[in-house]
Formats: sequence, structure tokens, C-alpha cells
Amino acid sequence: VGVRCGEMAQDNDDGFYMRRCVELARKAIGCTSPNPMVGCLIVKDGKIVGEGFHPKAGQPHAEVFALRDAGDLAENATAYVSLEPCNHYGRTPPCTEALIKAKVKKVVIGMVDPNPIVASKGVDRLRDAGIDVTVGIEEELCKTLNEAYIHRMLTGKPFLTLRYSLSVNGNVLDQLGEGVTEPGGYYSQLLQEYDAVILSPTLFIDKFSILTSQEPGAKQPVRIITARTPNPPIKIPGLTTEETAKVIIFTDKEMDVEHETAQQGIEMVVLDRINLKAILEYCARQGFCSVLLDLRGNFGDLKELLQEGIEQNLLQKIVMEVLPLWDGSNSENLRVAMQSLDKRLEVKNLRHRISDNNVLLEGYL
Ligand code: AOF
Ligand code: ZN
Repeated sequence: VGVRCGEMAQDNDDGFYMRRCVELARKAIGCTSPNPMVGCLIVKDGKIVGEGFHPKAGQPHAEVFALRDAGDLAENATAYVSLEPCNHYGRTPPCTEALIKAKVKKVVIGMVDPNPIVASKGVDRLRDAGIDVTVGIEEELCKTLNEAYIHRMLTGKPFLTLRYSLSVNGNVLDQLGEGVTEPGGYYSQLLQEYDAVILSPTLFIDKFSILTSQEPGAKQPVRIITARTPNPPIKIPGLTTEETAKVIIFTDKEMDVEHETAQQGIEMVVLDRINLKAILEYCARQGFCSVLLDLRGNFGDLKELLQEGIEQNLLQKIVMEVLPLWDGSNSENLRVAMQSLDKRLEVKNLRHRISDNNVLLEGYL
């Protein structure tokens, strides 16, 4: 009301700039783990004079890039950051000190950093230095951006998402919707967001190329498969350079692996018993924040992993697509596995969208 076209209402400015920070942060999607994605803006007299995001663990934080971009204009400006600026020496020096040194007047923060070595100490340090600090702008958006990082910081465990496709008659399908594996398709985007993906070994061997995110410059997730003995030796197909990513095979006995190319790292982890908890613990030790359990192919061990996930409350999120198909064939096994559990779970914050010809549902457990 009363706002001319092209002009931003004063009350909405903080939200507007914070949404831009999140947009910047997302430029590094899939690349920052175990660090969070963070975006930062320097705003002076209603103009954006500096922008930055955290590109990768080990590299400078978002604030450093934005301050560099702003140069001397940072003095008396407002800094917007999607996550509380850090106040510790990690792989990089504290961002609070960089902001103080640059003489910013105000810092607007999306959310407090759940990392116990930061957790509000960044805010305290800035306030002690006489900087005006506001916390909690577009907080939900900032939290969703880093849901995996937050979960891992608070629990020490990776964030686990279950993905599957369903026919309109409620059958779990072996296939994906049309177009979803193409650039911009939800499946291609999903793969890029996760540090690791647990897959059916048959799918892995037969259709490796469709297990690859097609987003430009995407970092591919580590592929995890499980293989019990006695099994025929696992044959890893030849991979093109874009598909190259680490493969971890969880097994209950050392076994032979044949692979056509030796270019990618294949790691074998022998467990007493193949189970989801042990796989997730291993992933946590590798620094993975997020793991996708992808139900496709010959479900094999995935069935038991899923049952364990539901029974032991190891799942945080569900991503489900409904395909425009009535299909009574296949997946009987999995349907039984999914329906036989005597468990009732509420799915929270359900979101939906239509993507190509499919309905996508996302929610939290
Ligand atoms: C920020 N801005 O852009 C990011 C932050 O090892 P380091 O030095 O990269 O520190 C990692 C920790 O710093 C990470 O766990 C999180 O608490 C914080 N990340 N903080 O002020 C950023 N990426
Ligand atoms: Zn920092």
C-alpha cells in the first residue's frame, strides 16, 4: 500500500535483503559440506554495495567475500548474513572481527549458528563492539536452507531423507517421472543437494548415468551401495568424467570388486551386519551432513534399511513423487515392507509442487 512500482516498502527491506542472501548462499549448493551455505550482503543508503557467499569448506566465509566486494563502502553500512557470523578461528579467521574492522554500523542475521563453538557468541561479540544487531529475519527460510547442517550440528548424525515414486493407486514404483533427471528436474537437483545417496546395487550397475545430477557444475554425491555375501562380484561400470564420484560399498564380508576404470575411489567397508545405523555413523565420521535413501531398482537390502529407518526414527524427511500412472505391477516386496510396520508417524510441514507431469510432496518426520 502506498508503495510505487519498483520501490521497496521500508518494512520489507530486511526480508528482501535476507532472501537475496539465501539466493547467494544457494550458489554453492552441494559444495560446502560439512560447512553450511551462507550468503552475505553489504547495503548502504538502500543500495547493495557488496555480495558474497561461502563457496566451500576451507575457503573464506560469505562475509569476507562481501566485505572485499564492498571495499571502503562497508564503513557505516549494514551487513546482512543468513547465518550468525562466526567468532572463532576454524579453517578461517572470525568473521565478527572482519565486520568490526570494516566498521559496519549494523548486522542483520537470519539465524543463530547451532555450532556450539559459535552459538550466540558471534552476536555477543558484535554487540560488545557497539554494532547494532538484529537476529531472526526470514529465519524459517534460513533454517530450511541449512536443514542438514543444523541437524548434524545438533545430533551428530547426518540428515536422512527418503525418496520414492508412487503410482496413483499407491504402489511404490521402480521408475522416476518424465524429465525429472534432466537439468532443472527435481531429481537432478536433489542429487546435487546430498553428500551421499544410498542406492540399490542393481540400479547402480545397470543405469549409472541416471544417478548423476545434471545441474551445471554439480558436485556428485558419494554413491553408497550395500552388498551381502555370497553375491556375484560387483561390477562397477566405466564412468565418464562427469559421473566420477566416490563409491562406498558396505558389505558383511570382503569381496571382489571388478571395475572397468580405476579412475574413481571405491571404498569397501566391512560391517558385522549391514544396518542403517552403522552406515549413518560411518557417514557422520566422513563429515557428511546429508544422506538420501533412494528407493529404486531391485530393492534388495534397501527394504531392511528402510524398515530400520522407520522403526528406529532415523529418517528426517520424505520426498515423494506421484506419477500419472495406475500400476499394479512390481514393488510388491517394498509395498509390504512399507505397510507392515506398526508405526504411525506424523508428516510435518508438508509442501507440494507440480513438476512436469508429477506431483511432488515433501515433509518432515
Ligand atoms: C560464517 N560465515 O560463511 C560460514 C560460517 O572451518 P571454518 O573456519 O570454515 O569454520 C566452519 C564453521 O564456521 C562452521 O561449522 C560454521 O559454524 C561456521 N560457518 N560462518 O560466519 C560463513 N560458512
Ligand atoms: Zn565466519
